[in-house]
Amino acid sequence: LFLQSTQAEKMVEKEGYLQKAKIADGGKKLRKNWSTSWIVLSSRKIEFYKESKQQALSNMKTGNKPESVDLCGAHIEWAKEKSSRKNVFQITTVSGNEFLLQSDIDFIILDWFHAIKNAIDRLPKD
Ligand code: I3P
Repeated sequence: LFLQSTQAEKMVEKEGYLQKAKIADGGKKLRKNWSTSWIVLSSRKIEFYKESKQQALSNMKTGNKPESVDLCGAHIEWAKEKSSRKNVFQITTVSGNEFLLQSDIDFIILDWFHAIKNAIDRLPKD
């Protein structure tokens, strides 16, 4: 049973490219800087890779770590007012990190929003 839940935690639920901007780190505001990120969602975390999936895979072998976001207790909400871009939502972590994610393609951003929201709702809040 333990083994099963460990494997479940590692299982990738969704991955793909989105535009990403980190706007706060530990509650401290950051200058907004949009860039393309390869995003990997598993049951309790999101990993952001700066590079293409291909590049990310080869970097993993050399021990290069992606930015990892703990979804336990995190919040997700649409954030129309935070950007001039369309289709932007925000993830806020317990540790006070804030990320905006965006895609011009409606169904892509909707799929991501619901996948991340479902993951958060399944997790304990603390
Ligand atoms: C920012 C950049 C961002 C923009 C942001 C600007 O300027 O143009 O793309 O966010 O707007 O401040 P800079 O590169 O000089 O930092 P959006 O694309 O999300 O609108 P903001 O300050 O209104 O967030």
